[in-house]
Amino acid sequence: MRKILIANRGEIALRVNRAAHELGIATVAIFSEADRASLHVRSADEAYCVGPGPAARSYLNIPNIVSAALISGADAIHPGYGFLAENARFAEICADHGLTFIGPTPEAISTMGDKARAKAMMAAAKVPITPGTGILESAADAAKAAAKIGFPVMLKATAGGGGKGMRVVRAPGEVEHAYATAQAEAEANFKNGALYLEKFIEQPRHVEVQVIGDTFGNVVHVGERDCSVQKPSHQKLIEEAPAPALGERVRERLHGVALTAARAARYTSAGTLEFLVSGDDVFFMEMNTRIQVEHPVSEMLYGVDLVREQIRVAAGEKLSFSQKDLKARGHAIECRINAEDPSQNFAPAAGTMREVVLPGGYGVRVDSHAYAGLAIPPFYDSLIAKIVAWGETREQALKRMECALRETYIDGVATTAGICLAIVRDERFRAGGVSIDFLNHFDAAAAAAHP
Ligand code: MV4
Repeated sequence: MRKILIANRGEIALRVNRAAHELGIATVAIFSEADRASLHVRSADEAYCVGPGPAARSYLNIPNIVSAALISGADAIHPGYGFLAENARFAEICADHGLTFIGPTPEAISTMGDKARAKAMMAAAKVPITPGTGILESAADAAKAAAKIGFPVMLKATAGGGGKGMRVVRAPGEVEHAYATAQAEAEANFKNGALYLEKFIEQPRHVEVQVIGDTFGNVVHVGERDCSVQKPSHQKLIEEAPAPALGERVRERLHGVALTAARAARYTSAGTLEFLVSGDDVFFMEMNTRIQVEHPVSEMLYGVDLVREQIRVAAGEKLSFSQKDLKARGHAIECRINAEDPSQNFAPAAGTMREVVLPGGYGVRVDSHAYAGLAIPPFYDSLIAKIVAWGETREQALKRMECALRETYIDGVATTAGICLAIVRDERFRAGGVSIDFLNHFDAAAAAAHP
């Protein structure tokens, strides 16, 4: 592999660029007209404009992206996260044009993209799943299944993930309306209205396991991450590893189950298995077939470079480590600094960053494309920096994060730095083991003001 086209923008484009350059591989950036001044354009060896600001016409424009790859002589494409990262058809088109897709196979992407199918595959592999159904035929079908499973239940879109087309149903009288609205939402968002149903798990934690596999059948886990601190939109705000308040036996079971799941899927790249954890019970939820935003948490904990490894296995090399080489050390936590206003329900804040001061020091990692004078286009997600703090203990990692957030200063747009600081200082958060509704009960408005 000599040249990689990076089909993404922002911090993850920089992240991939670094891994490629460290491996001695040349890079090609793509950018939209709204991203001409972006750092990822400057850091790559060459760059091509692939269309106007709206993502559908640039970062999702497959013909333009593949053309840029062919014209530049790239032999591989890294999709990052979001955009085309979990588009099986894109992975196929890359292969058809002799381009190595740096990610899993189209088959793995499409199986895991269909949540009901993924659940069925996991059930067959004896991975614990939430009690539930396959694809439902009708609202009446849903009502019958709900009565059997017992309320509360949750309707989910099989093409969904991340919360869209999802409804909690607490009583028989609510089934029909919930079914109709979830189906319409799924149809509108995914052009696929198919729903399934499962037992609703009350106040669980979101714990996910990082895995990576190669094309020789080797699969390892790189530990778990607790991502229970999420916004109402299901976007994660804070992630940490190891998951706090998880018994050693549950942790080991989770790791074992994740390996079983990844092997059942014959998985060949970096991926994440998401679980709901309730007491000592773990339930497989879905698999993300991409490198995730929060991957640096695991990199800090285990001392591995997951993007480098992704590139190596896509080039047909063996994983450079085995399970016994991987030892977690200490504790790592990530805060996402988004250009959005926590006091306005996390509404995106477009604008120009006038001043940008990012933290540093021992045990602090910052992945960011931000600089003073950079305008934040309204077209894309609002992540401007990921701050990751490592410590020998959770206590030390939290203290280091607190110091890092106090150093952080972004002027010109509202950010989540203030609320992240309030959370890492919060007594209940510091106690560890908060559930997924933690942020619903957190006074975002009061916490938003940056000290
Ligand atoms: C659930 C659940 C409770 N029980 N499934 C949210 C996004 C999607 N990936 C699945 N989600 C959930 N599925 C059952 N059977 C609760 C959620 C959920 C959630 C999960 C993880 C993190 C934050 C969440 C916030 C609300 C609901």
